[in-house]
Amino acid sequence: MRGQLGYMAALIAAMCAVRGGLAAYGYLYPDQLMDSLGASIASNPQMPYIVRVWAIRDVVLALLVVLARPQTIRGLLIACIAIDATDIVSAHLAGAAGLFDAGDTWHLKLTAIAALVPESIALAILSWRYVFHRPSGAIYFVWHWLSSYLLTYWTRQRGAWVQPTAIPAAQPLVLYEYNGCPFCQRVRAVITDLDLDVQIYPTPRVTIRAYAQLGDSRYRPVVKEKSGQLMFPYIEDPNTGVSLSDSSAIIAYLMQTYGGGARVRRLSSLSISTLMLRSLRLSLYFGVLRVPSRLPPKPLTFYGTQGSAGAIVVFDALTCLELPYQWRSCARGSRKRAELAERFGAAAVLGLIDPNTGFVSASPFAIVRYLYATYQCGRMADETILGYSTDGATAQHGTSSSQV
Ligand SMILES: N[C@@H](CCC(=O)N[C@@H](CS)C(=O)NCC(=O)O)C(=O)O
Repeated sequence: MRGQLGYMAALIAAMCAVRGGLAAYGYLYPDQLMDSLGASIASNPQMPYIVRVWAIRDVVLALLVVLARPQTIRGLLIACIAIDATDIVSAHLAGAAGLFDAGDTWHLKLTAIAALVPESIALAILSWRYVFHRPSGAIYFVWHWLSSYLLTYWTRQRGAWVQPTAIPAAQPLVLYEYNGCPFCQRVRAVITDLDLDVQIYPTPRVTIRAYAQLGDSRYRPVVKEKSGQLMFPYIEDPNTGVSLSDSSAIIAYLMQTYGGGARVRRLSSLSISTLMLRSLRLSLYFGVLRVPSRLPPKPLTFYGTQGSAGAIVVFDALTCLELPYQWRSCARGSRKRAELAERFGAAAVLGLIDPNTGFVSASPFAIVRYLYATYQCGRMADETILGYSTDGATAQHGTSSSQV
């Protein structure tokens, strides 16, 4: 938060310096300002009056922004952006009408752009939470959908086709993980490839500011108890009694046990997926940070594949809300496809069933809205990606090695 305030203060100071400074100069010395902008005083004798009328408006606006309370600053920034955008249009029209030569027209435009840029960045930072911490908002969905799509396809963590040699497991496996973690995503992609069913216990972070924190997490204490550490993913296989903590070890084990001789594909470059997670999936509510929730009496069931952008939107909501669910992966070629079509319709590629309320849906957006409306019971944490830290990470976490 401190870092964020620093950015904001710098941006607002830059914007006010441009806007307020130029306007104050114009109010005090309108003739000189006109001269520097290439406007002739001889042919515009009333112009200094107009300059002063304009200048005082901007001086007052700059002062209002500097003195504003956090609640009102967004509205003022929107007003500043609207004014500067129209200033650019006015300069363009004046240039096109021959009132200024090309150089002076650009000079006019650039002074407005110099204020517009820091204003827009400041507004974007302020609106961050509003846009990205509302999992039912349209911008959230569009951004989330696009970034999930790019993440899964560009990093080759496809998890979209079942390995023909895959051997079914007698009982579902148990996985503690969070979908915003690239190591967990590698494992989830292999689970999809092998068409396994898994009982998922989401273990999202309780804070972005440090690794391996327990906080009020619902399932992290269970993993600490079982494995002695807080490193995810963590898997248990009731069919063999095996439990493992490292994504590479888990993948090797799954392929060996359920791959039917298939070779481990090179799934993804962790460095690319981590970079994309950090740069594209900017919201912490894309499967990273916990949101207080009520525990459903019965676990939910979700049909979906790791390689589907729509399914990832749902995985991330289930993760953040720490809702345990039975994941029935159903990539192309899955023996569960017929069941999926029967329960959700022939066109369905995913579907959620909540036995607690009878809710059934194949629409990712409807599902995410439903989950937050039904189970969220407290405020989202007041954190943003700017507070990200690897404090508490160990070599085993991979962040200090060449893997990430
Ligand atoms: N080498 C491990 C690294 C796993 C890892 O670093 N997981 C991170 C999540 S991306 C973690 O457990 N972080 C601790 C936390 O979330 O508090 C693996 O491949 O599984």
